[in-house]
Amino acid sequence: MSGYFDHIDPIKFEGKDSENPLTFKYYDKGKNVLGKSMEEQLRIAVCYWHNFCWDGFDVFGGGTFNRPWHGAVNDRKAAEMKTDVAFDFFTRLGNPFFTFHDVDTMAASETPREHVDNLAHIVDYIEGKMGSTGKKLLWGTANMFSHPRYMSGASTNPNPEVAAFAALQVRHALEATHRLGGAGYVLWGGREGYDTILNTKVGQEMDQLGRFLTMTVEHKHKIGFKGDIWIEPKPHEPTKHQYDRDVGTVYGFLKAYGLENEVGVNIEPNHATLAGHSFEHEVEMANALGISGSIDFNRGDPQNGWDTDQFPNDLRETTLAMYYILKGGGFKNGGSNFDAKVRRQSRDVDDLFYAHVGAMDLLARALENAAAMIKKDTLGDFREQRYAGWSTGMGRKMMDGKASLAEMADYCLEKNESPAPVSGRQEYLENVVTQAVK
Ligand code: XUL
Ligand code: CO
Repeated sequence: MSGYFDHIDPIKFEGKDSENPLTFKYYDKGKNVLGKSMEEQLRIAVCYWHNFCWDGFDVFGGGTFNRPWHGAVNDRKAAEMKTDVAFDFFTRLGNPFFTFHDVDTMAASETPREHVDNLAHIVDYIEGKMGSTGKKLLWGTANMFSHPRYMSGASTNPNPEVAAFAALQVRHALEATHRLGGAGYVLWGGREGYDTILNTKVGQEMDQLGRFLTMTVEHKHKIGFKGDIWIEPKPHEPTKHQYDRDVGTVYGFLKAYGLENEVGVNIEPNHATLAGHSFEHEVEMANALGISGSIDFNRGDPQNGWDTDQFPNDLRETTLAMYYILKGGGFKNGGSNFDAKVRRQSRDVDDLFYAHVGAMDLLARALENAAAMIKKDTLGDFREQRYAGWSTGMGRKMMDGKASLAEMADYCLEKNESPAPVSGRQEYLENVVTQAVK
């Protein structure tokens, strides 16, 4: 135990009438939902970066948290202390998984040699902690956006020497993820885009990104990593434009480089809204394209146009997203990572617990709502009926590739009827959702 959370008892399920703010009202990990325990359905992960790395700074001011485990360059003792703190937190909260960027966990490093050695040191230490606590790795990643060397991109950098540093980071983060039994590996291209198109060779940069991703996939197979690789779409911030804009754009990119069967997506609601989409749109788009992977749960602020990474609290939105996740077959290797941070004024370690307890309860509630929607699938039945015409007659013929444009035109002319418009029943269906949100 780390000594920082001694005043917090392990969080227990007490049910919805409990008055104790540090208990679960809905997250009852063993409860059966659609044939699996809630814990297995949700696969909840706590992230390293917002909880144990960020010190509360924003663009106008410095840190407000004063966490004692933030260390200087090559300070391995501080990195170990951070690991103790993180695993103490996971143990008291009761989440099964965690996620990390390489630099979140290890002693800060400058040279490639320091990077590799400091990472290897902390991976050993983390492996020990995982063994003694039973906590598992949902996914790992490499941070190729914070260090100034990446100001003009990682694999899309105009300088291949920077791309080589990125290769070093991805190689070792992927190998660390493999060694720690991670279910997936994420690539978020924070700086894989441009600040101005005036100094950018867009086609060249996308080819660099495509080639780098192919090399990453090849390395995954070479080392025998059986987990998934996921790209995390985001339209902009920090750059003006990011190549991995949204799920649809990522799919087009994967197709262009022949990677659509190798790589999926890690969807984040606040990134979806920045791209002008709803959360459920991105989830269902990934289902439709066959690239569903994992979720970085959070929320934005409707009045602010940036990635505020707040903890999710919208039950209707989360229920709908969960409905589409379940409709897509539920999580396989993926899970529910909270890519969310407490506000800068929430400076007590207790606030980290309040935030996660509330978000885990929200997901549990949304899961139960969505499971009830799936069992009595009014939306699904409605959709089936709406498209029923496509499984017979001319509709079927067209979809089987057995009708030409001229044949279809002649069919229409022969019938000589204008098809009657049919209601889409939007308000009725919205009422079905309102009734399901409990
Ligand atoms: C940034 C973001 C990242 C990725 C991992 O907006 O979401 O934290 O999830 O690099
Ligand atoms: Co994220």
